[in-house]
Amino acid sequence: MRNSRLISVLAFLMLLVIACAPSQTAQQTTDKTIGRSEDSGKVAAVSIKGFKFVPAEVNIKIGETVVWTNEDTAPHTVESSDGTLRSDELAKGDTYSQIFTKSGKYEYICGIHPSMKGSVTVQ
Ligand SMILES: [Cu+2]
Repeated sequence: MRNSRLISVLAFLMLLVIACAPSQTAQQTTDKTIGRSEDSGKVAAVSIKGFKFVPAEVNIKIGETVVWTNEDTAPHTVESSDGTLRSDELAKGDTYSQIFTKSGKYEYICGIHPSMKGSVTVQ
């Protein structure tokens, strides 16, 4: 008897947690607008395919990470002129990641194919 009551209380608590989850997301969105944004751990993915960075422009918040994955058979690199980004030569399937701790616009190219361009805007 006591056990089944405990279980129903637990089930109710779990439901509460599930019900609250969407509003937490909404809260974060609100924080972003206010400019309170130090929640790190988020990752934005950029594919390198067809000799292009996809997407070529990425917008992230301070503390977030960008991961580049080369999906081409040709090797590519990720390099910004200010030196923030400097990957090794990426073979097919290789990844390069960088966490951004300062706001700004980081423009980068592929060092092997300089016509390949992309940018990361950190706010
Ligand atoms: Cu390239």
